[in-house]
Amino acid sequence: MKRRNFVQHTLLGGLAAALGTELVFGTNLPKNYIPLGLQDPDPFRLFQKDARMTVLNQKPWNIEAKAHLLDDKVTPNKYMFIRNNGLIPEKIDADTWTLTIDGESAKAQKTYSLAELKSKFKQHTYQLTLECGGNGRSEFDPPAKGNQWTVGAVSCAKWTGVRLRDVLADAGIKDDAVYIGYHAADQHLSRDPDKEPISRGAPMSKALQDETLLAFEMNGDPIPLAHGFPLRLVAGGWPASVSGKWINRISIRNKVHDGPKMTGTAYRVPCETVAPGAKVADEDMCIIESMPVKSLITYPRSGATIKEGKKLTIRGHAWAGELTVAKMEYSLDFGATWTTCPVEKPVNRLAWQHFTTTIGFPKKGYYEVWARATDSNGRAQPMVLPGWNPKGYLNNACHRIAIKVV
Ligand SMILES: Nc1nc2c(c(=O)[nH]1)N[C@H]1C(S)=C(S)[C@@H](COP(=O)(O)O)O[C@H]1N2
Ligand SMILES: [Mo]
Repeated sequence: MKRRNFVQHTLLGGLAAALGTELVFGTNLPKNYIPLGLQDPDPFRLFQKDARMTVLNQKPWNIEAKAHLLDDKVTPNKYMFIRNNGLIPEKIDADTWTLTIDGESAKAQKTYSLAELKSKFKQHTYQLTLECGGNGRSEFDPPAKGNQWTVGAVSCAKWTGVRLRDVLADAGIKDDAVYIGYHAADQHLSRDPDKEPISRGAPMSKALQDETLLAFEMNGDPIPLAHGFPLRLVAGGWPASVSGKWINRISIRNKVHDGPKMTGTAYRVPCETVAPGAKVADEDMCIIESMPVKSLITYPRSGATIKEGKKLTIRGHAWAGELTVAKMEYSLDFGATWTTCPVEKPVNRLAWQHFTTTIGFPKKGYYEVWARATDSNGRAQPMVLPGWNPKGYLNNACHRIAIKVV
């Protein structure tokens, strides 16, 4: 029998998509050979991102949107930020992909194929806000190490999958369960197979919510490779690091999950406010849970000009972690006075909300429009940087755009 390199159809399809054309003779590709056309990869083509997205890091890939690119109510792939801690898995075969449920507090270890997950459990679709805990990091002073996200590490796509709750119940949850932890197929940057780049999770109360999904579709299509194909955990309203991509195992734990990036300064902040630059003892650090209230003006883009006497329409989104946004306001005078503007209800729990209003300007000149959301507990966004923390998380300061009236 003639020996041939066995290259999976999904892989060839992926390469063809990345190359933007058919890979003729692709079945002859030597094992582990990366076509020249992909060796200096154009991330925009590779991940089908808009060319106006900002690449913050190539190894691993970290790419963010600009505020005005996030104008859609449902974020399309081309404007969705990518945040990777390690290397995207190279050979993914959805047909043989499995998810294993295990852990000290699982009644039984159980393994499901994707087809089983899809057929055995009821499917649900929710629009879910995913914001990186480090979104806004670039503004911290003293600076915090890590990707210097500005405002674009947030998305709100439509996710379809099965409820994590239903799958965990099928495996059986012991009474002492406190946390779930995910394990995924991405590689550590060192390529050491014994190291995981990230393995985070959530308390059982979050794991068991209706909207916490094991998702296989994003915006009605299979999840794009960079966003977790073929299976991802989606836990809206919490730091997006909880939403594990490329997951193949979920452990039900009898203690707080202790995988990489669950401890130390990773996704943890001082439980009480500290002075900028302070050293904080490990026991005084708390894991970030629900994200704070925040908003983004997505139209017009900062720097827009408008003719004197004309009114300006602004619009954008606001979100508040596990809460809802109760009030939206804008200021034209650097926060001295605020005007309330209408904000829509979310399409479902944990989806961002939209605001729009029309603004008149008193005379020619330079202005800034500042937007401020208040959550259903009455907490408003701070006008400037909130509490300093070692890794620069949770910057929910008011978003601002510059406007010139000419
Ligand atoms: N397996 C895995 N899951 C992951 C990550 C990762 O590096 N590996 N990054 C996390 C972080 S920190 C964020 S902010 C989100 C980003 O999701 P996105 O790239 O789909 O926007 O994925 C999370 N899930
Ligand atoms: Mo993140």
